[in-house]
Amino acid sequence: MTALVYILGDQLTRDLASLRGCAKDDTVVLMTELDEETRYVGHHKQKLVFILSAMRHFAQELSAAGWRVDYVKLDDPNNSGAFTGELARALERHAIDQIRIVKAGEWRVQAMIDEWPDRFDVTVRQFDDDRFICSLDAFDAWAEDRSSLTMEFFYREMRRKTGLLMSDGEPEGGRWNFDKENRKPAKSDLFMPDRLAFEPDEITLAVIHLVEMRFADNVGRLAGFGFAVTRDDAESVLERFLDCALQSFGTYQDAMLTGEAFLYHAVISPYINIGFLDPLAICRRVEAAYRAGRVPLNAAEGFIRQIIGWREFVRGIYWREMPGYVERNFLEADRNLPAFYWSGETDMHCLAEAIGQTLDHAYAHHIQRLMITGNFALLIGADPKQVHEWYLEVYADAYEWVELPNTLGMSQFGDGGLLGTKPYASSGNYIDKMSDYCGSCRYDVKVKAGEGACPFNPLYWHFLDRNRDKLQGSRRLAMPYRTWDGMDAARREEYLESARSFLRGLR
Ligand code: DLZ
Repeated sequence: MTALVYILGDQLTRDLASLRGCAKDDTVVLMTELDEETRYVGHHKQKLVFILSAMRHFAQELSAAGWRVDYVKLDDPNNSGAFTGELARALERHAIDQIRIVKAGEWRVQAMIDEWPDRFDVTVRQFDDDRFICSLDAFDAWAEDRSSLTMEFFYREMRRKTGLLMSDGEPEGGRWNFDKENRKPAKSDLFMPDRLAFEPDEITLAVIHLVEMRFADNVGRLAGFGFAVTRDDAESVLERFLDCALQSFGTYQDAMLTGEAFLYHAVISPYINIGFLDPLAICRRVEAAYRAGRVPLNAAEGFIRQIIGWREFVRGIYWREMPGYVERNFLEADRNLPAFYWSGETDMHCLAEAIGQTLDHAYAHHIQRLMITGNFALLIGADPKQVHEWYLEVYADAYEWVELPNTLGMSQFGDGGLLGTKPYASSGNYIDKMSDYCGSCRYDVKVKAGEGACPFNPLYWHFLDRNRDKLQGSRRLAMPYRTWDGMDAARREEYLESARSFLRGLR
């Protein structure tokens, strides 16, 4: 019996469930570069190069291991440009008895796969994506009958289930959470680890050329492309992180510094999400580093929480809430995202930094995404679907299953509090505390309204005031609303007029 194993672009894992148990001499592996996938949003040029080059390298790795790989390139003149079209063509090239595929990460693609049994005269076997630690069924069982879904409780379950950082059934160190220790601003440090960057090889150079030709108008800059495009190189990035950066990762995970795109971050999310690195295995290595005394508990716990807690949690939410989730807009926000999100050209230094490095590296760390670009979009009332599409475009690690809940839910409060208990809105104070950005900004963070004021300051109050009906019931916002109500009317009007005037000038 000959099987066709269709491997999607974010399933680059040798131990994929659909490959397991297949005989190499009786299996065709199909991989396809598609217009459908490369164009459903205007992906950052580096994201395209990363994914296509990683796919080509992975296909080469499978071939070298003895698999028969049928690989369709983007510029193949017969390429239909679609998963279903390419499957139909492959079935004409090969005599196949069974199609095997791991379920897609994105709802959009899974909806196509679900049509295949009716469309093709060949058995279609779909496999759960067991690279995730919590199956979707297990997530649903956990979520069932809960009135609210709280990441913290899910995370504790996952700690118990995996045994990570547990001792005798209790959390290591007697606490589940070390967030308080993990909110320190950073100073420039000569010994900050450099990012491990890789020179493009022949395969990557060919993909760079392809992207330059076909996607010349897409967002982002290709110069300095340095992503790992093989599993081995991704492994080296992980090792560098474990050896040089993890020890300070926790303490400085929320910090932001001008000119420092990576600080102590691992920058391995693109490699986990594409399938090169296994999330649970990474967490076990982080735990081992802690148990060997090489890194402090707050660093190990902060890292593990992101992977077995947040990452698994948002995936569960995504699959429970789709397809309607993408349309949610609790705050009825409808402003267009300003043009500078695609150019970085703004005199707000924090935004110029976060967006500038995004254009350079298809990367920004989570606090830059949440508290700079996300916070600003929230405060100005940007349409959450547009914000979602921007994040999906610009970040190399962005697939809808992980990006949508983080953006539309957590950052833009589009789901009305399903994912987070309050909107992540802040004035300039937070940015000033956690970064050195404000020191070199043309606006003054200490000026609260009017000429020269940091726009985040009046926008914050404008946001709270205009969304009062929807937000004032939140216990976590009681304090700011009390402060607002305690101001005299003239002061409040000064804030509101300052925000209105700024919003009128936004393009
Ligand atoms: C993101 C992406 C891109 C840009 N290109 C391709 C492609 O050409 N072929 C492919 O198989 N996958 C690609 N991907 C990843 C898919 O979008 C991803 O596998 C699906 O969204 C399912 O999660």
